[in-house]
Amino acid sequence: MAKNLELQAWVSELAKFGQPDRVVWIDGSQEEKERLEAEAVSSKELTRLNPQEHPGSFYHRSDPNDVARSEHLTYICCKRKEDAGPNNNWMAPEEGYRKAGEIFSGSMKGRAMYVIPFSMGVIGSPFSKIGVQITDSIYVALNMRIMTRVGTKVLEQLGANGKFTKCLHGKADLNVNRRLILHFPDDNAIWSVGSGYGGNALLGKKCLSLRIASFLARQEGWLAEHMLILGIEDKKGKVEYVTAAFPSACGKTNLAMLIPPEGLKAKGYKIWTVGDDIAWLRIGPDGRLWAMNPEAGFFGVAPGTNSKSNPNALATIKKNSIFTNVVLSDDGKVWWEDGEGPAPEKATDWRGKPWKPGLKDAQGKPVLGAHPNGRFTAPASQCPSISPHWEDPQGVPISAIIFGGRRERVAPLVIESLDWNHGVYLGATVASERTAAQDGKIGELRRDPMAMLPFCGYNMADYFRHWLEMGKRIPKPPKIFHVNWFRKDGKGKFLWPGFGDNLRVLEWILARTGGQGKARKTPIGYVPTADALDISGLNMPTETMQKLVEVRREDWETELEGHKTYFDTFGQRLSPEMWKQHHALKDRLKSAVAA
Ligand code: SAT
Ligand code: MN
Repeated sequence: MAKNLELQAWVSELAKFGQPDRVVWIDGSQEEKERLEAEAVSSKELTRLNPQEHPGSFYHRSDPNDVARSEHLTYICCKRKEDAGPNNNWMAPEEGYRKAGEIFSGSMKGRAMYVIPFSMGVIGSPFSKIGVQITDSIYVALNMRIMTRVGTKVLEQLGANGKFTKCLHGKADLNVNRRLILHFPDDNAIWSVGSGYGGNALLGKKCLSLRIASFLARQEGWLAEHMLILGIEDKKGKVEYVTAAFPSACGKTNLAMLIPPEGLKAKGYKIWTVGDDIAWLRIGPDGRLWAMNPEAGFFGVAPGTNSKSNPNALATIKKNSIFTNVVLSDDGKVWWEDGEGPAPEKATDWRGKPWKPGLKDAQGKPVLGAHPNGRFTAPASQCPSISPHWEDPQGVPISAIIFGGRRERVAPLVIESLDWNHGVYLGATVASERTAAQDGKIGELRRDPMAMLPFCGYNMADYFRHWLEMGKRIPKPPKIFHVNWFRKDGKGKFLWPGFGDNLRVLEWILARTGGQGKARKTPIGYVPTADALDISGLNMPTETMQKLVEVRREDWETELEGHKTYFDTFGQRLSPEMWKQHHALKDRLKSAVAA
């Protein structure tokens, strides 16, 4: 039980409200883990996997209508609509509490209510934040135990008077018409009802560590970002760190765990994973920007994960992991499309229906065994490439910030910004084709500034301002880049191999931060010359490289209009500096024609 009176009062109030059969305080012990697992197995919420193949691991299916974040049901509940901005759904706080309250009220009858004290960031770091999540999902409780640091140690750190984010989660009846994911930044509170899936339900992740944290970060002068953090060690043992922001399901986990490609082996690089999804960035005493990963686990997309795309992830999920919405074989193993080895002959799919390889539906279309957004939850400490510094309380110093989206055309492989403010512009105008991590039409292009569109807890115009302000305050700022691994040729084939070969781009990026690396100045920023990247062992025709670094003026003129249309949605609130950047780009494109 907690010494913290505010916490005690809040928990007993919620117990009256949700009316669970019992209240269970999560202490974080091994004994508790085994007890919860056994309970979840007997209630059929989890299936214990084959102990030889997947020691300590479990399988779960979420409700078929509850398989991705529900962005259209996600709201920021601040007093004034304009403070939430055009980037967020908004609801008045009273209305939010009332609507979600009606759904939550009495909804825990017949269930246990778990109270999970958790820390985002290592316990006791001055940069960490404490939250307490209430949930009636044992699956969520077990996931939170992997994704965050939980239990008694956190309560001790919280003490009698510590502040915490109040995170209320109730599955209710999992009815999509009675689902709401609400954020109350002024109250430091989150209310999520009607979903049991990932980002909707693991409230430490996107809800706290991005939406609420981004709000706090602006007040407190730091940055909460949707970024992986990785270290690149060279032959001499020097390690440099970069952060990279991509929309969900664009390969962040793969990049964070990258294995150097054959062709670069001789250079002796080693990659260190610090985080795969979220970075909290602060100005260090040395004037550099430092990043820490607030999470303790990986919640990665399973389909597509194999020993070629991400051997480190495969090793990470060998044991003590939870698999959601993938294929379950009759002999207790998991499988997914583009995974490892052949599909099992006897299995059930993510919906729980009998499934076998080659299965077709009534229209003759192949039936996927795993949902494209099927996930694994695994402890970060199990990752072979985990950085020895991943739990350093102050984080790691950052040399470069990388933004990226999924673009078939327009964006070259990599762009280096002209300076910090231009880098903010590059980040603010990121666009990406939609993936399976969010409900909606896959492939549709949407603006996703800094890959934060679904995660910024306030008006994005103010967020850009905050980024610009931070630039003034960081004495030794990292350089900002934009990458695109997804450019295609006329026939729809990817031009760049991606995965481990992305190190070739990181190598150029670090060369540039060190004042080296060949580049040409284009209207959109510095772009590598066609011979700038080390592509040894790739067998890539020069022509392909030329296409990858090509900057087509016509494309960028159309793109500029897209920027303007997007910026217009912010009205007067957008910083004049963003328009200045916009017009400067326009002018540079014009004079390029003249020249
Ligand atoms: O569902 S999550 O938000 O945790 C995963 C993602 O969208 O990146
Ligand atoms: Mn993410």
